[in-house]
Amino acid sequence: MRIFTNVKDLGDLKIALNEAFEIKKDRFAFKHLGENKTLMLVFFNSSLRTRLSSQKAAINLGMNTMVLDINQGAWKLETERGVIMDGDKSEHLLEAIPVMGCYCDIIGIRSFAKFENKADDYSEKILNQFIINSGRPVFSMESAIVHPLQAFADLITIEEFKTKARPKVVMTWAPHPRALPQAVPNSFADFMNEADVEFVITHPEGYELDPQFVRGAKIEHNQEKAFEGADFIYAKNWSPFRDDIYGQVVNIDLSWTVDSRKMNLTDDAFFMHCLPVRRNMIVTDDVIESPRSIVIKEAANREISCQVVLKRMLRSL
Ligand code: AN0
Ligand code: CP
Repeated sequence: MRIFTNVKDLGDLKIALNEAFEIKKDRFAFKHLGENKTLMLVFFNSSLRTRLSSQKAAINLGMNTMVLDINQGAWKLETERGVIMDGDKSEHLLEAIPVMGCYCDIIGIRSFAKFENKADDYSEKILNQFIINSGRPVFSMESAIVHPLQAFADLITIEEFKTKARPKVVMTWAPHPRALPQAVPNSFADFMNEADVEFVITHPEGYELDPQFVRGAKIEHNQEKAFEGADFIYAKNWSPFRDDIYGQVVNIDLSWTVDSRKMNLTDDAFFMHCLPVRRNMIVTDDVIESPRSIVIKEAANREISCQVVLKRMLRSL
């Protein structure tokens, strides 16, 4: 594996899941693979889980890790070609990326959507520059429009907790005070559409996601109807994809918050969220603290999803 941005990069999902469970049973079994190999994690945005779980996955595989926070201690980077660099940016990404590539074997990138230009975001401008110019295998640690390590961890979690061959998985929009990317819901839809689940998305009007990720998923605008009979509730806020309101906050309607009354409409569903989560905006205290909340198990599986990806990338070196 040289690139990890979407579900297709994993190939057969059953094989990928088996690999994940094999790693989970003995996470140090492949420690020899990473000997003398270096992982570089580049963060343009904040992170708790991705930062720690990726480092832990690398440690499990015997790798060394270097972490660069672009906004803390690195030079400010220009990303556009042709710009006269007379402002506050001291270095261009076009030099910085191949330099970073010199010091490592595999690179992970966190670079959120900027919401300045939809076409730039949806062309994964920053991530693709790393893919093209670093000379290294590259994986997304949430880039502009995808968060595949999260979605893969979510799939592993659903596989562990499901009690039916084909569970009903409902991804619901929920309110948030700031504009958040579409990366998490895009990748979750990307993975659920390939998994053996009944997948339903519920959101207010205006919050339609990119059809390339939604594909054949069922859309139900009535949240309570969507929740009926659900086995998993996957809550997430995202900002609109639609051109005229792209990346804006147009709705913070708290009637969309996931609460216990709505959870009672489900088939005793598990509650999922990628975290970080704003309590009593996205989900009430009692739901996230309930025994059916599996948000911590989900976060724990981030180590496993990353380890599958790193293991495959190490084998491709
Ligand atoms: C980010 C998002 O919604 O994409 C990261 C989630 C993993 N969340 C925030 O910025 C709060
Ligand atoms: N879920 C997730 O990616 O969390 P972080 O933003 O803390 O890495």
